[in-house]
Amino acid sequence: MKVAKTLGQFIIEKQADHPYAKGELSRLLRDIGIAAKIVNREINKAGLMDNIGEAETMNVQGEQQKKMDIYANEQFISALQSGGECCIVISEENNEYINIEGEISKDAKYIVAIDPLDGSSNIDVNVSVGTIFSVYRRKSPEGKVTPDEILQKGVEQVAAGYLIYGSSTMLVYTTGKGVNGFTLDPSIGEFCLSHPNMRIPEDGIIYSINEGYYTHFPDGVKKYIKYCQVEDKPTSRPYTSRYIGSMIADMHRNIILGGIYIYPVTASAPNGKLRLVYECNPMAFIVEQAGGKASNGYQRILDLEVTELHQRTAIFIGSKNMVEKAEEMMAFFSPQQKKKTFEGDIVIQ
Ligand code: AHM
Ligand code: MG
Repeated sequence: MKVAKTLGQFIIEKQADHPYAKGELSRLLRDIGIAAKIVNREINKAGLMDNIGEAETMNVQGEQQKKMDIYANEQFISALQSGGECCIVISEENNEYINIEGEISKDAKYIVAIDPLDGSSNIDVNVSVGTIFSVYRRKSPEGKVTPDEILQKGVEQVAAGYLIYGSSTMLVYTTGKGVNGFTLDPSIGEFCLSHPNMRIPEDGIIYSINEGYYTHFPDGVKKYIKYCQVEDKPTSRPYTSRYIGSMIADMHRNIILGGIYIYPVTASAPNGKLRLVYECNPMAFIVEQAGGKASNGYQRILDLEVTELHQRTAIFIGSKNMVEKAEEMMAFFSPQQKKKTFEGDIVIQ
């Protein structure tokens, strides 16, 4: 019988690929894995314990926090703090960045951005939720952390990953050398390599967007949706529409099957809803590493300037050819600056 490789074994093996690595990043990933197991255990008991529903607090963006948002946030911060490899945590749930430097982490090189529980409004109804994380290296070896170290562009990430607490629990991550997925085997309490070298198909047949906001979408997005719905055998259209409303679940499916996830600007979210630092940059890094693309409709997500911690952006992410087609529609029907020539080969009906 083939014995599965655990996350711990895989991390150690991969560390040997980088002869100068001292193991700090490996330990940091291990710490995230440990916190994830604790959060997973609690999520599995949703409904049994008093852990579902709203907390009495709001987050910095004025959104009602769920009890599990707070619990997950505490678990990840505490694991990173006791692990000693991270000096700053930037969390979607906290107003400001958190300095966790202490005796154990006084020379810590890494900054971690985290969305502890993405899609948490789904937890009360037993729909998959996720955790998203992103790792940056400090630019200066020591001293006080400066704003430009905290507001790094997505392209500067050294690692990113997500957890999906679904029908099984998975951890998927990249350190810039491809993407690997691990499934939690509850009988041994270990993440085991189940999806080595994940690749997103260049073409897909799934589009994921909250069409309830259709009338508020930019014309480029409306035209792209119509493009997806048009009958065209050679390109396997009409595509299938799938929207769970839990970004990690939608994107995980699209990475495996091929597809595009779009959260554009809308009337109620004029800069987009999703956060650049906690959601879009890490997912863009992962999807690019799997062979896909991520854009704000005009520009690569990973190249966007980060000016504030809780900055939002529109996102078009997934299979390369689908994202490029959507970008083409945006450039032609919702030009950002100057109008570009539409080079599409399709007729919008
Ligand atoms: P959250 O970070 O507050 O949970 O919000 C992010 C979530 C995504 O997981 C999901 O895709 C999106 O919000 C759904 O938003 P909407 O209900 O507007 O479609
Ligand atoms: Mg989120």
